[in-house]
Amino acid sequence: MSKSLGTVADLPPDYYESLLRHNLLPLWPSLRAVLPYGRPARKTRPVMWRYADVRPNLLRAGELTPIEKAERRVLVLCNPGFGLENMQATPSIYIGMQLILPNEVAASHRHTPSAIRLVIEGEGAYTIVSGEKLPMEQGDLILTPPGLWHEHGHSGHDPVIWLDALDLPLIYGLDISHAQEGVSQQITDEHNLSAARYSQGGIVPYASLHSRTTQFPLLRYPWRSVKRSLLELEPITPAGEPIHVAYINPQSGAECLASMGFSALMLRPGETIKMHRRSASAVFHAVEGGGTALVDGESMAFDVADTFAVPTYAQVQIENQSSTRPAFLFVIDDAPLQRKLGLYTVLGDGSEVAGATW
Ligand code: 1HN
Repeated sequence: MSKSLGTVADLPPDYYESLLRHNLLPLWPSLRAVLPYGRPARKTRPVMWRYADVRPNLLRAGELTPIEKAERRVLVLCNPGFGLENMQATPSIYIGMQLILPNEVAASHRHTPSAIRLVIEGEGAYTIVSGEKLPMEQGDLILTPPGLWHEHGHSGHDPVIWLDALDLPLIYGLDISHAQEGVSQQITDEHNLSAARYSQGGIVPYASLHSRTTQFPLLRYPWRSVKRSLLELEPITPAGEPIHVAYINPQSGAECLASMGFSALMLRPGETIKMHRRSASAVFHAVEGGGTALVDGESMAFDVADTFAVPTYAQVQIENQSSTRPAFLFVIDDAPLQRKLGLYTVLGDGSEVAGATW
């Protein structure tokens, strides 16, 4: 059985103080805290951010703060488990909701963190990434990979709101988070041509087999394509088994970005699904419909556009109580990062690295 380790109180005070003066600490009083037996200490709390709470506050930000004074007009979804000021939804994932008003521009910049947008409401906004103009329609996923210039604009009539996800906690934690200001981009692709190049799964431009011009061939994943794929899977997926699709890079077959993974879930009317318990932390966002999420025993009702955090290894059960409409959820996780570290595991499938005792 585990031995109890020595504490600071066991040490002569003058010894401990002299260690501190030299920027030294004994490991043993803190070892179990940073390296617990059996299961990790998790800061992430299962927390729900209701759109009904976010939206009015974001619209108020639109009145209070001009875009020039914000650069990006965003309210950050902070998980209290990390302290709000750390702006973390999970250990590696930052989530915000961003508002752009008609005729506003959010100026061009590029940075080391990876980012994505998931459009929540409003029509007429667009993002320009590396000169490609990407329309933003409800439910669309738009990538802004690290180092690519990006800016947002809005030529419609109503406020547009989207969800931002970044690997900011990771990149900031590595002391490599920084940005560069740019000038407004020349649009080199007015018509989102990458959508035409990769309009169907399994079919790619022939030339892409021998000459890859970019690491990120597809920057926008329209919601209607994702929904179509989920609806195709619906009749061939056994009841209770998650109808679940992953977003991938159509040239490499790998996840879209190195650190964050994206997927979409469909729940049939009345269906309850149980997710695998996995090492990845995640954020779920309701694109259509609502339901109840049971995360590590915490029951949280959600409606369309609500967002919730899921800790590592959490037990997750999601229920769609509606007897008539399906529910669709978008999921962001850090599985790609954990896979690269050789640490992505699913409890009970033999992939455990260090004998977890859940
Ligand atoms: C950023 O660049 C955007 O480009 C949004 O819209 C949110 C949060 C932190 C750091 C950079 C954007 C961001 C961000």
